[in-house]
Amino acid sequence: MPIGFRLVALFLALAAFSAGCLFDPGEDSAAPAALPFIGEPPNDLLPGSPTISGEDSPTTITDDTRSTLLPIPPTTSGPETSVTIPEGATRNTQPFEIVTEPTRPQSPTTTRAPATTATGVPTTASSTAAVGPTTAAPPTTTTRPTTAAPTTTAAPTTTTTTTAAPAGPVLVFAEEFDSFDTTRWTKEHSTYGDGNSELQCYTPQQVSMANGNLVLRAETRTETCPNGSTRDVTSGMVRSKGVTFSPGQRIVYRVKLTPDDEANQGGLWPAFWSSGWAGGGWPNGGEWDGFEVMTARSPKRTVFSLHYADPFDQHKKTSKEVLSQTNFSADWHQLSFDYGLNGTMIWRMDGVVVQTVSDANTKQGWPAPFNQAMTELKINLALGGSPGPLDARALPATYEVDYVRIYDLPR
Ligand SMILES: [Ca+2]
Repeated sequence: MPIGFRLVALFLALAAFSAGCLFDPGEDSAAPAALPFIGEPPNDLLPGSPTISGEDSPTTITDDTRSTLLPIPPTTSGPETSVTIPEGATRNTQPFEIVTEPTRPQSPTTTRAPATTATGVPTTASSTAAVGPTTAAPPTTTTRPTTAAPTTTAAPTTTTTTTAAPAGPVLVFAEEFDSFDTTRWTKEHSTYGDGNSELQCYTPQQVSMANGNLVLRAETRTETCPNGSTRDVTSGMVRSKGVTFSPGQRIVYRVKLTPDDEANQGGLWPAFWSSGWAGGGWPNGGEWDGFEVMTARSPKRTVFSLHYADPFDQHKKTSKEVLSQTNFSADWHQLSFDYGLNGTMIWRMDGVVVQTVSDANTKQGWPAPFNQAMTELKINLALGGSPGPLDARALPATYEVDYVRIYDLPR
């Protein structure tokens, strides 16, 4: 072939080859034998994938649960749990699990209650009749503030609310702490807590009201308590009187620890609890810890516990610890506890179930003593003691309670 034709042919061949490359992308290109994640979203990892679980992951993903995992709310994270299970008990063998409330709506939302009365109550008129043990009926408002209806004569509009009340918790007791009701609460004046080597003298002046909240204030001040013991720090505590919290009821309370100073709050011990209602001393009489935070151990840890005696008169404790991502003091928290008729008990923090107990090997036979009404609620801000030393920089500190509400649960 003449050299000219050879050059033309070569040129044409090169052009054809280039065109083939342009219009036939990739099919025969040097692609890897297997592309990663093709057709699979990044979160659709296979069971056991090493990339999804880790130290920071609060949940271990298994094949059965990965499609139904719930988002972890910002206030809690597991699985920093410490569950002491009585012998023979079979529950709670898994790490801390976050479960959203399946049915019963958590009565009051976490939004701050209006300063006045029992708002957010699922039912209205019926709640007055079902008033609990105390005299002071919850200041329910059977009729809405219709009043200034500018028009029409048909005033008796009131009936709009009633009708068939939805099956749900019914408010039977409400303490909104708009004022200090001496018919319901007493201010402690003692060194209560000596058994835990606590440091404070509780004095009535450390209990006050502000902005619709009960305020327990702890500070450095020398006080001589009625028993003659002089303490360098003082704090506040209240006990309920005439208030009973019975099986078949739910108690809800909203609390705040202040200040939120992670470095300087060691030794604070706020709690909401009851004990001794069943008689026979401690722990036979029972102890319920609605919540407690021991900042000397961790300002991020909240503990939910029961104490009781086993058939051999030994102290037993069933406890769940929840480690949050932020200090407990970082925000207000709404906590609740369902005191089940059949011994099933459920703690919630900010609407999330954090602990459920449905059996224990108690001296009296489960669910006793947790089948009797608690007769005294205790709210206190202890200092130092068995959880750890008090950091002087933690004071002054306050523990505030926005409300305490008790509901009858549906049966
Ligand atoms: Ca309040």
